[in-house]
Amino acid sequence: MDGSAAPEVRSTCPYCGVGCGVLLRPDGAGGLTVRGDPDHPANRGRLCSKGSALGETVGLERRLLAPLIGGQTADWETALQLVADGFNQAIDQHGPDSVAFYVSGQLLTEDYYIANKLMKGFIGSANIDTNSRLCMASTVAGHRRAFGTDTVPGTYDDIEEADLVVLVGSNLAWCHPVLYQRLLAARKARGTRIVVIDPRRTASCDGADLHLALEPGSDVALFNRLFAEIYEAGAIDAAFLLNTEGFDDTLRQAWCNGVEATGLSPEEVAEFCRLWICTEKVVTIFSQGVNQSTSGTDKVNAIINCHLATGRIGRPGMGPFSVTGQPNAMGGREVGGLANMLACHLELENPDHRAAVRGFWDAPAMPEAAGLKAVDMFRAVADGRIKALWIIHTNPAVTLPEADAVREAIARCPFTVVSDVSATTDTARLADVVLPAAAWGEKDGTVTNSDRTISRQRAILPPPGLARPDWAILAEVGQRMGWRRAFDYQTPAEIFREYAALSGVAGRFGRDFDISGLSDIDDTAYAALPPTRWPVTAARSGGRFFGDGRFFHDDGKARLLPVAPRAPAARTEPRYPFRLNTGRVRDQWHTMTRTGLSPRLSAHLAEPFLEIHPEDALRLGLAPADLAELTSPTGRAILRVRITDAVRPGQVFAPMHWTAETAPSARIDALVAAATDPVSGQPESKAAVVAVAPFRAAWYGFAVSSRELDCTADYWALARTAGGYRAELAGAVPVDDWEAAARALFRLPDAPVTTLLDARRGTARLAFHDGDRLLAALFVAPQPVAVMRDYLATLPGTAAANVLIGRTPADVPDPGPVVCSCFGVGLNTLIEAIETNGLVSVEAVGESLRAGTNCGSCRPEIADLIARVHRREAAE
Ligand SMILES: Nc1nc2c(c(=O)[nH]1)N[C@H]1C(S)=C(S)[C@@H](COP(=O)(O)OP(=O)(O)OC[C@H]3O[C@@H](n4cnc5c(=O)[nH]c(N)nc54)[C@H](O)[C@@H]3O)O[C@H]1N2
Ligand SMILES: Nc1nc2c(c(=O)[nH]1)N[C@H]1C(S)=C(S)[C@@H](COP(=O)(O)OP(=O)(O)OC[C@H]3O[C@@H](n4cnc5c(=O)[nH]c(N)nc54)[C@H](O)[C@@H]3O)O[C@H]1N2
Ligand code: SF4
Ligand SMILES: [Mo]
Repeated sequence: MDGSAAPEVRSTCPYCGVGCGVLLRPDGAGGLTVRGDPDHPANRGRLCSKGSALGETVGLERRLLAPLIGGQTADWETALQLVADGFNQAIDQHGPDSVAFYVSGQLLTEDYYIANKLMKGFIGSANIDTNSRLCMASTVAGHRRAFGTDTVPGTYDDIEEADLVVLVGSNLAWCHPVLYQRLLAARKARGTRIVVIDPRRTASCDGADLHLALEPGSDVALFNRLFAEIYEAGAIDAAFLLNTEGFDDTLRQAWCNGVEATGLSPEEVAEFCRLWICTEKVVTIFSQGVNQSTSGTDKVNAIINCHLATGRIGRPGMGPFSVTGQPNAMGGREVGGLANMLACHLELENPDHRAAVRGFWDAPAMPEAAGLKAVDMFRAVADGRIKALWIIHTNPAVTLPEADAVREAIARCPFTVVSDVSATTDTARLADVVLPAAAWGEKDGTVTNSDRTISRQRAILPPPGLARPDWAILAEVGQRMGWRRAFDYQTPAEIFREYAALSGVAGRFGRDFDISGLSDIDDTAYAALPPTRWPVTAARSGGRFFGDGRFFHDDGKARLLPVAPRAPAARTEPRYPFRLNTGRVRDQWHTMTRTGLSPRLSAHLAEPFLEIHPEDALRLGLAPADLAELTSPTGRAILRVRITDAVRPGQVFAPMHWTAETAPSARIDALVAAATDPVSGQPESKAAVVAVAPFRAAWYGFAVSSRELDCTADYWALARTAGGYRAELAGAVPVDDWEAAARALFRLPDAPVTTLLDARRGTARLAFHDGDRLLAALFVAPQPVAVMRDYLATLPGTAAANVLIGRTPADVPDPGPVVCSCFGVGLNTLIEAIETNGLVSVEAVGESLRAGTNCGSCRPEIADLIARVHRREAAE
């Protein structure tokens, strides 16, 4: 097929909550070509590295193509009946609260709506919670306390219209890259100031005017001080305060606390307060450094307090701005995916709201109290209260705190169903029934991004094998459980219309989320629905909230909340002296089930790692590229050390992405204790305590292979490459026969081998060929292996001689690890160009190498590299 002849299809990127529009076209080889949609208001044509690489992740590798029952392929009829019977039996024997759904902010709104309707309206339990509990719950709770509803006041345009943007616990450069690019473009045009508040130096600090490396968890103390300073500077907006309650108590509380807990100098705090107070147009963006905390809800309110007191909310260029993580984190909040909410921002525990929704659904039963929140839900699974569990579009065996205990709980649950696109995820492996879901690119529906813009995802590829969309699977099960009429849907458009009509009911209760203007949208209009910001009613559409001083509490006023600073729940102590911070890297998405399939994205950071300060590394005897062993009260991990002063002494940082599929000793949530925020129930994913020690490896290995490896070493980490795989390995016990070990690793019992063994040095190098073509190679040494990894990774599948030298031929330079994934430009290539051509700007690097000129996600790293090279040159 000639791909270029097919028309482009408009859709939405399935990764972060920026919600970029994409234009897709089949490439004729099972993949897609992808470009940014110039007409989408979120990105206006831009994409980041992950969005640009979407085409590489839609193949059939690792796809589940048919239902599995007990690991055996089954047909839909059998699988769906088994699921319906399994849930009905548990409900009959143990009541509705003996079953639970654990769903995801990556579901489409239509999927989410059906899951919520089935559990809350028909099963009659509120035991449906979502991974948004790990993500947005503190913001939801903070918004509801302050505004009366979970409302994001502003829009993305505010970020461009602001004169000061404060990033609190947000690594926007890597996690919301297109918004960050919009911010940098605005700064160029109007000189926007940027302040980053983060215990760690991140890529987002590169363009910042001020970086406040506060003590983990101490944000409330900082914002309380800001609140007091606002008052003392006379910057209170007295007229706007008439629309609020709680000022006096809030001020009294703010006066009470000092800023010592922040660990910042008085000058730093003063500079921050001065900037904030003197700049009317200020947007405070916050994300997981705020939410994932046992004081997360209080942090949110401490920030909102400052905006309310100054009236800087809901006006152009001003406001608190929670950026959502997942593509439909916002949509999930709207449909009531959380165990304590009903659909359309209605409240489960409000009898009038409950009655209205019950009437609308014609539902047989409605729960009267909130259901189990994520962490408690899995505790209830562990102690046997939950008899049947359905996990949809999320991988909790990796991403919930105390992940080892969660894994055991799921394995022991009497009946577990998992809907996923892959059957090899850590969670799917534990299920009794695995249902093949249609993936992004194969299904239709809507998502809502961080600024309340509803966008369509549109199918462009046929679902492979027997895969079905999540909404259809849920509706089938609902019908088979006995509610034929209530779950008789043929299309997502039908579901959307019903949902929009329900929001009109919510609107009559004075709720913010009202899209009743879309309730009679016909199929054609739904198919063509352009990006649309809610609310959409007869009276208004889109726009900002709260500029008019009207809020959603019964009295119409906002609440200022007095909040007191609290330290993280886990305290460092001699046994666990380090504070473990966790988060994301630029080119991977969560548990890597999709981004991990892309060689381009896997080249940026191919291995899990631990950032540790040079002083700590020295004290512990850790050298660059050594492995460190981490222990916490709940688990252990082995990670490669990256020695850097980006983290402060006593603090370490590790990414969350690696799993039993990719690096089983690097499942970071095994180390994180399940302490939760008392208001939101959100776990403290960023402040565990750990001990760090060198991992005493007897040997280290690096392997490349054209086929998947069978890794069994104490430490291993696997990554995709263009021609196959690369792996890092290490073991505590010496190996006698490296040839036998390598044959097992590569599953090559018979292939001819070339070996280079040095018993005295303890090194071994082995290469397996099929004729001229390299199949696989292994490099072993008693210390971290020094070879040119990025070069070697290109060799499997090619006619490569002299592989065992482990480096490029004399006339070919080693590009080093990829920095720019769009053009595949490596670190060494960049350094060489910066040094020899004296390049001093990211633009100059772009002109010379193209690096950074496409999606721009690597621009902060290139800027950092330029600065480092020139600092080093200046010192020489
Ligand atoms: N590349 C990539 N992008 C993503 C995702 C991904 O997996 N990969 N996931 C998406 C999702 S679901 C989410 S929720 C977002 C998350 O987006 P972010 O919240 O920006 O990302 P994180 O890396 O989790 O954490 C942000 C920062 O919080 C800091 N932090 C830790 N403790 C504290 C503290 O006590 N106070 C403050 N002020 N800061 C602290 C960390 O050092 C970290 O740099 O990203 C979305 N975008
Ligand atoms: N330590 C630590 N832990 C964290 C965090 C942290 O910062 N630190 N962040 C937390 C946050 S903010 C989040 S959002 C979570 C994310 O954590 P998870 O949601 O658990 O991670 P994902 O990898 O996004 O899981 C999505 C799953 O859905 C599958 N899937 C993909 N497409 C489809 C589809 O169309 N249908 C179905 N049914 N399945 C599909 C994927 O294969 C994958 O298994 O992690 C949380 N955990
Ligand atoms: S910023 Fe990147 S990951 Fe996020 S929606 Fe846009 S293209 Fe996708
Ligand atoms: Mo998230």
